[in-house]
Amino acid sequence: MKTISSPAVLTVAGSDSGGGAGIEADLKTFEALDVFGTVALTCVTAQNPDTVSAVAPLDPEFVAEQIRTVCCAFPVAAAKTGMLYSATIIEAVAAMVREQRIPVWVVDPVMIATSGTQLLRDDAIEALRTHLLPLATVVTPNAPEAEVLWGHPIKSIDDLKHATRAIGETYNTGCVGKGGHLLDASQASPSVVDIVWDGQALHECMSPAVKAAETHGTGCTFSAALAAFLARRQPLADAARQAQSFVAQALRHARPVGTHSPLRWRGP
Ligand code: PXL
Repeated sequence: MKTISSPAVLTVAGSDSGGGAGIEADLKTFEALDVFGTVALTCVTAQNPDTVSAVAPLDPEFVAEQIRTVCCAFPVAAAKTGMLYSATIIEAVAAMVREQRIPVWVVDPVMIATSGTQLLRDDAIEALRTHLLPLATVVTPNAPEAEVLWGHPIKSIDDLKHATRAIGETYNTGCVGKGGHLLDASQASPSVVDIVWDGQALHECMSPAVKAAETHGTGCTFSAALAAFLARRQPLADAARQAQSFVAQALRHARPVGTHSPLRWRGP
């Protein structure tokens, strides 16, 4: 009897030595969702949940070589990008998107860490717009990132809907505008609202907000989960709904580790 192959997925992202975000979060997510995770590392960071104390970018050609080598052995069904840091790394990754026939690219436009450190250099934002976003299957900005990509302030879910559609139409991609930053904590039972543009229509994904001590790693976990569900050929709005509930579950299951309370990645 022939056994069915599991999907392989790829993360092109930085390492978080604190274990909560970056490729560490991505691989934990892939494992929890039962897809085979592979990595092309872009940067090493010296980091914990409070601070990023140093960033060491890798040679862009070395980033490209990791993608090539992984794709030689595995039929990668979906890839995600996270911390790309520099214009030259973005250009090298864009060249690989063109060269390798990976059917799904989730671009998480990571700009700033939860602790406040810049993870994308200023001069790299233009490279992201010019070289990578037009090649993406779906881009997953949070509200502050969507403000940068859209060019207008986002204060409400209505603003987020406009931004999500505008970003999707500008780059001819799907777009998931994540509304976690727009939570109205004054409400009795606040909800997280994410907005999905699938190229044709807007969809709303709502889930009850989880009271969490720490949110470090939620963005990486969301885009990794989205890539995993898209690798399983789910339609974008369904994949986004499942990724949203996967993140909520990881927040709900967080438990103390010393004085911190990192996500806990569990299967559905
Ligand atoms: O959450 C964004 C992110 C992505 N990649 C790395 C990070 C972080 C946040 O800290 O450290 C490596």
